[in-house]
Amino acid sequence: MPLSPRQQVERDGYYIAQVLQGDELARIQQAADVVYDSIHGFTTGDKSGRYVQPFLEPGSPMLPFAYLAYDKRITGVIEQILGGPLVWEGAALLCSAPAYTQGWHRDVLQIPQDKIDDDWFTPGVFFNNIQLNMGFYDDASLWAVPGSHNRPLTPAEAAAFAGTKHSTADTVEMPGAIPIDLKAGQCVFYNNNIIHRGHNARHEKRVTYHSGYARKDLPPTWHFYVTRLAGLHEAFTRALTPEMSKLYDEYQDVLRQYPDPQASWAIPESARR
Ligand SMILES: O=C(O)CCC(=O)C(=O)O
Repeated sequence: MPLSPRQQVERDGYYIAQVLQGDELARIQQAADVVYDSIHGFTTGDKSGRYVQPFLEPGSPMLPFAYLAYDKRITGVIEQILGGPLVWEGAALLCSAPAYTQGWHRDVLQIPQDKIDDDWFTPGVFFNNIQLNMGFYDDASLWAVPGSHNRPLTPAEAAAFAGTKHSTADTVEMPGAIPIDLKAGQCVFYNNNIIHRGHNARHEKRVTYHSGYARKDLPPTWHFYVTRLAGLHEAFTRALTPEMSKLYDEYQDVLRQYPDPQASWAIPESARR
């Protein structure tokens, strides 16, 4: 029996599915070309270049991709993985310079190191977040260490991190890391406690849809607060489509219920299993 998406994420930290194909993919690629060609912010020599296009702001070239936020082919998989109704955490387009590279990290970079609790990375704690990358072109720029999302660092990984709980230097090699090799239109759904980094080793043209969700009936994690949805201008929120307006309102509801980002650094009782 093949593993379910949830079982795969529990075992490996990620799950891959084809979402876009045929005419729909071709249309999306045309819109992605427009975004890519409009970027003048990086050059072939730029190692760190990752251009994050703002999502849903007036006139944003990302508007052709807006429907992906509530597309059942995406949200249905995440509902299966997280096991309940979702709140959307926002989205961005990752458009990378050919030489884009990052250091290895878990996505805990905004949390002071002495507040990062290694218990978060254990199977006994339910992690209320799924992040996704969907390549509009072939994309092997996300690298990860399978299975590293819910265990402490191995001695070899700890040596690579050299004492930091944030990010290694860009040049560090990470034992066991592999590229997550996406064909155009494929989506990787992942637990971003996994040890990972962006690294465009093949120097490919990259425009990748990047988004995140949590269960709305459980306390959110710190990712919920790293979003552009908290600060949208009122004039703009009035112009949202009904579908986006619903997602936006649900986000605000959860934010009202859990206003303090720092409260998300404690493991809630509901997350212990
Ligand atoms: O470029 C990527 O796919 C990696 C993104 C990433 O690691 C991050 O945003 O934390």
